[in-house]
Amino acid sequence: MIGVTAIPRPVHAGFGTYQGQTLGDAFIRAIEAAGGVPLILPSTEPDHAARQVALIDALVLSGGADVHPSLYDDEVRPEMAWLDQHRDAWELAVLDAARDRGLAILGICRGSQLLNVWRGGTLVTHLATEVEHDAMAPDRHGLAITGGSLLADVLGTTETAVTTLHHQGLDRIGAGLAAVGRAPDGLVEAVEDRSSRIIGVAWHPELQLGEDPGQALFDWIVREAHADTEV
Ligand SMILES: [Mn+2]
Repeated sequence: MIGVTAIPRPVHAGFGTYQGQTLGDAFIRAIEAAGGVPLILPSTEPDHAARQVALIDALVLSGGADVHPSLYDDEVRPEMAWLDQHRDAWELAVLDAARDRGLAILGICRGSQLLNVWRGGTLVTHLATEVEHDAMAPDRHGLAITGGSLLADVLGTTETAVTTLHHQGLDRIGAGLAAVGRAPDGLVEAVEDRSSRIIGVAWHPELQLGEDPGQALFDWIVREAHADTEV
């Protein structure tokens, strides 16, 4: 059972717009294809996180809003159109609960950024002005992966190309995390903690399931979940 955090956002329906908790169907298909059972976890009260996490065997953090800069001692910029402090607080509690249970964790885009902040790291708040990086390119940029890393083992390569749809970037890397993937401009786009079975990626594997850095990550998280339940 793979828990995936939902993305709170406005949903445009025939009768108007309402606030929903959403998840792209690609996450569901990727987990199913890997042999796992997907379970969408709604953003709710942080006090509920431990009971939600008690239901799952591994955790995937999805993308979405920027991580609030107050969590890493920076300030809100005018370019930050999408912040969600309720989700921040809940998802940090989910991470604490997953750590307490020793679950494997895959953080995607915002999820990789939240993982880094959770471990005491910092973010580049607005890539376009602070670091020159083709963050919202329509296609891909290259990624160099550290040989011998967990990520290199999972993807079976040290060189690939990844989707780039992110507004924030990883800056100072948090405690216990290793930077294991870099864009050609040097921006860190993957972190891991091998001993804790944690991988965070800045790209969107759910949008490139037919390629190297896509389905293999979902296959990994489901394998780790099975490893825990087949005792
Ligand atoms: Mn990028």
